[in-house]
Amino acid sequence: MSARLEHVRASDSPEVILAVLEEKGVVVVEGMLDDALVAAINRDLDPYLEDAALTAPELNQMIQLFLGDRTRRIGALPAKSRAFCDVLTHPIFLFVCDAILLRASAGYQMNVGQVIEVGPGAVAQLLHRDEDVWVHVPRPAPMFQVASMTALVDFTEEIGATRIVPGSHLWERDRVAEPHEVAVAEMPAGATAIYLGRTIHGAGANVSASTWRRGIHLSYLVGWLRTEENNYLGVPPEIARDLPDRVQELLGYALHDAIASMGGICGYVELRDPMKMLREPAEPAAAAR
Ligand SMILES: O=C(O)CCC(=O)C(=O)O
Ligand SMILES: [Fe+2]
Repeated sequence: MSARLEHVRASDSPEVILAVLEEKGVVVVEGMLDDALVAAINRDLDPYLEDAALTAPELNQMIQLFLGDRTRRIGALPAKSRAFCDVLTHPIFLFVCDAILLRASAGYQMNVGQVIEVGPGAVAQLLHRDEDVWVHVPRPAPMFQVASMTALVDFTEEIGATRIVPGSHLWERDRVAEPHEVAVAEMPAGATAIYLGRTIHGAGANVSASTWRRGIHLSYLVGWLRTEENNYLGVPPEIARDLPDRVQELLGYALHDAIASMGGICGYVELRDPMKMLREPAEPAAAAR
């Protein structure tokens, strides 16, 4: 593997970060999260990861193969970590999502908010494009997904740093990456590889004896497509009501514009706006019948 990824600093101008992302299909932003935020997220997630199963028993074998062996995934992160909510609403993410996703939609939402721990002995994940989840979207299509991997420990090739193919967002769909076109997202904890839904990538193999590779996989999706994670069940109203407004919106509680001038119509409940419903006092427990 000899391809390289372009690294920038979180303090660089967001326009520069966006320009690299659009040109290469991927950009590594160092210092995206400060040490205190990384530590807070790790503290919040430690107990969940200790209890996590290594496989997803209810999903079929093909999907399990894709998710990776010796790999733990925990989703619905806004319900599990307030610190994660600061990642979800990070100004750099919102800047690039505004720029890319609002070209094709009136709004966007969290698609997946997951921690992925690749364990010792895990083999490399199949290289893929995240947007291939939505096989029925006719191609060519506007860019409808922005994705990312944030290191919660230092990412090295040895422990399974994500492998990413710069430039592949512009390739014909059936082109397969040659080994020399694949780069390794080695990066310090707190750095984020932001990539497009169309960029080829996958988790690397973890050949270490005992080090887990812990990272956050967070992606955003235009408002008119079904999300991979079911955010209403993952972060139900009784939890969502205490989260910041922007987080509620990104979880899909905000109405989405079908027609820009209407100010939102998709996603109502009994013709009501779920964001307003979250602001009402919680229902008293139902009286015994
Ligand atoms: O864990 C990683 O490095 C990448 C995971 C990934 O690409 C995915 O699950 O879609
Ligand atoms: Fe992926």
